[in-house]
Amino acid sequence: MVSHGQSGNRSDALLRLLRERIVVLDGAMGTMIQTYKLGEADYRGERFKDWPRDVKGNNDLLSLTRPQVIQEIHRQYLEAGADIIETNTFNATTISMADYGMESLAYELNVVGAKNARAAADAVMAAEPGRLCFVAGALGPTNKTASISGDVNNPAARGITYDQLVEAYYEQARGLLEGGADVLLVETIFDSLNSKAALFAIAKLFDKVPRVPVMLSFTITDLSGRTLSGQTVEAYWNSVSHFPLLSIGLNCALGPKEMRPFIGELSRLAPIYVSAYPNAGLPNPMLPTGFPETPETLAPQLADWAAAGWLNIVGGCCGTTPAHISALARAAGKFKPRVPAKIEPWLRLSGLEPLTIRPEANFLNIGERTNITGSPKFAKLILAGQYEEALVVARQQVQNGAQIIDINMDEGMLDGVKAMTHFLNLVGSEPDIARVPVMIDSSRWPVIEAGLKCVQGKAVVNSISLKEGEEKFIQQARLIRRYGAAVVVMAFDEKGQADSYERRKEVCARCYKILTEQVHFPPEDIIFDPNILTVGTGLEEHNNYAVDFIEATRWIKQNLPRAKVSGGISNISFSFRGNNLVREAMHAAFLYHAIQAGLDMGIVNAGMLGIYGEIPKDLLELVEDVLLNRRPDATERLVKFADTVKQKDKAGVVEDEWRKDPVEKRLEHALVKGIVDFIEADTEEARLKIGRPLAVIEGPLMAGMSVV
Ligand code: THG
Repeated sequence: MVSHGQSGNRSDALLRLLRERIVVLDGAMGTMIQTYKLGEADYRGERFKDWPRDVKGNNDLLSLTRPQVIQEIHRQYLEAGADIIETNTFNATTISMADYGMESLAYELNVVGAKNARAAADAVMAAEPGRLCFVAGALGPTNKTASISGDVNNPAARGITYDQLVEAYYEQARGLLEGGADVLLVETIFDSLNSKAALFAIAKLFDKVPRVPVMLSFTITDLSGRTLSGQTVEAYWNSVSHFPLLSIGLNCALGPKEMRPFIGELSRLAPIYVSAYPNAGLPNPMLPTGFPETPETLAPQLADWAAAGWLNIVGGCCGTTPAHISALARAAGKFKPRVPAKIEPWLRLSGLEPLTIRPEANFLNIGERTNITGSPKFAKLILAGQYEEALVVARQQVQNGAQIIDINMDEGMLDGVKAMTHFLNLVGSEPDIARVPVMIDSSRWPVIEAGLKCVQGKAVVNSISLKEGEEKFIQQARLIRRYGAAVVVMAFDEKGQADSYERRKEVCARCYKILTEQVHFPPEDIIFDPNILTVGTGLEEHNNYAVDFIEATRWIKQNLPRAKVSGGISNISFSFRGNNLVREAMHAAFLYHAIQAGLDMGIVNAGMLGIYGEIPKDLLELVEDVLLNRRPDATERLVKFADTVKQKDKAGVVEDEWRKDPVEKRLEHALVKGIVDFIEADTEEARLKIGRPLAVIEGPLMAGMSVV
């Protein structure tokens, strides 16, 4: 499909050049087109003379109607010293072409855009033997944003979806390669989610056609150093670092003075090449050229960045001309190219802000309350459609110290895909919540995938497992990587939930091997969950659950390099539901031991974590007897104690006798009597106890139904 059999050779040549020196990119296309003073008729040419809409200003159309103009501009930049010229395809997507009703031309504009640049590059190479000229197929940001609402009355509204972006970018990239582009350049990105969709589309295309190097350039639109969609430089880098890029850089919006600190930052962060092509200063309509920086003022500033060792690729954006590029090329030629940064293989997530998990990091809190089965309050709001109010739960988790929020919409009465999408879109509009990364929690793959399409940060998928076999596991892990997320892997396989030390080890080791060797998943992005199962249930086979989890954690940290360990902390105490004093003591004591064994993070009720040292000594002993399985009557003794504190707690409120029955009996009772108060808690408890939702339905629920 790619017409140029030489593309492999050319990308090798580009890599060689990048090792030798700072590579020069061209300047603005738009500024140059303006100098030709083209009118409506020029834009239309013969082919579009009867087009029903005005097309003046559709610069990409000129690739078809005025190819000589476009090729001449390319040639001028090459003569000025550019090594790479960008195709005139900034807006050549169905999305942006909709402004002119020209969606159907998108593919063709990319092919011809690449061919024009190819022709100019080939002509210069033929005329100057030994010279190398490269064509970068330009993919712009589109005129829509996937993570900002365009409707003041509806913060969840989006002008474009991830899937629509993937489709449009796929077509664009395919056209650019068909026309002979040597590399692809996704540029002027102001919304990370748009660029994640572009990279997803390109990865998908590379399943079909030979791979070419991919460059990415984003745009910082304010002086505080954030993208239009609110991410910091480092958060952005974390969001896109899953893709094997040739380079990352900044272009457009700010002039060189304002861009400077952010290029410095990127240069420190990125283990790949760094590019910079600023505007000729901030646009100013009062100036004759519309831009303040002349070739003489721009070049020394970028030379200063080159001298600092920050640059591998340099060029110009809006307002720059061949004279600017010529000055830049001369200035850049005096300096050595940047050596890509060496970075530690740490888990790096992001919301609007980065979250780096260093080996010495403290235990990380993941807020559990935005979970429809984990919080009756959240469930009530979501089921009533009160999503805005449900955001309060998310905000409280973050305010109370959650560094990630776990979001779960798995509930039979709900369309999970819709609920996840809507809630995440709302979260995306609240900077005080969206600053932290999201953990997308669902047992249903379509819900996870829907979630991944909504977040601009680097998220965590919660979870995948070998439950349905290796093939599915591998397929899902590959996709998660392509979406750019980290992953929680549950210790669950074809045989069921791992509930002993040995089984936990066996399943996690097998998953690690598959993920690192077959999927090439970075081990630091793998978070194992070796199943925190409920203790103190009265069933003897549950007595060693906490010990086994802790020991499995220790083993994982010692034997599966760079993998992390997490778990649902509140699960441990389900058998003491309703007794928060005992539950919190259990959580604090369990965490104390699990963290010592290496537990990195946990899903917790943020703000409700007790301190180990503050647990009353008598309670601590009873709790640790249960957790550490220190005596056969441990549960009995803790239950007895719990009853005394419960009595004090509720002062006179008598609990119904039936609540003391085992969970299966309680479900049956609730079904027969039509009591809905405890149904969620009890079915969840049953699920945890029995292991599979279906088994809960087939077991206790069906048993109850037969009584009814
Ligand atoms: N591992 C992974 N993901 C998980 C879990 C896990 N996700 C869900 C769950 N387990 C972790 N989240 C919760 C959330 C809430 C509670 C427990 C676990 C909880 N809620 C109270 C209850 O049900 O008693 C709510 C009571 C109230 O608010 O009144 O305990 O293990 N990977």
